[in-house]
Amino acid sequence: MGWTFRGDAGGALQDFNGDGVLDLLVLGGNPRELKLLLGEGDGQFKPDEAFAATAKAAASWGSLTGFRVADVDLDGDLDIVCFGSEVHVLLNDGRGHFRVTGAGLEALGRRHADRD
Ligand SMILES: [Ca+2]
Ligand SMILES: [Ca+2]
Repeated sequence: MGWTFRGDAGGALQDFNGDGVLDLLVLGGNPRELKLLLGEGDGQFKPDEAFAATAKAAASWGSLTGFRVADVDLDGDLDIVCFGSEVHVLLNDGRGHFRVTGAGLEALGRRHADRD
């Protein structure tokens, strides 16, 4: 795939698209980027091309330092919280399609993006 892990890369093994097969979310490379690899159920993973556009947006947020996986909107599927100079939340629609919310929350100094 032409994509190399760095020593400090992070990863999460969860079922993101709800098909019952574990998928792999990884943060690595230089510059760092997020990749979602969909499990095929036979021990192999294939890159999720649709996620690449989301990852491209993430790349414009500056250097990502990490992420956490949690159901932040309590709808039963796993979402992704990305950390770096900003904090962004990627909400899952339950089928592994993510949309960006919480855009531009500053990691330090401001609790909410109340910019009225
Ligand atoms: Ca899956
Ligand atoms: Ca969720």
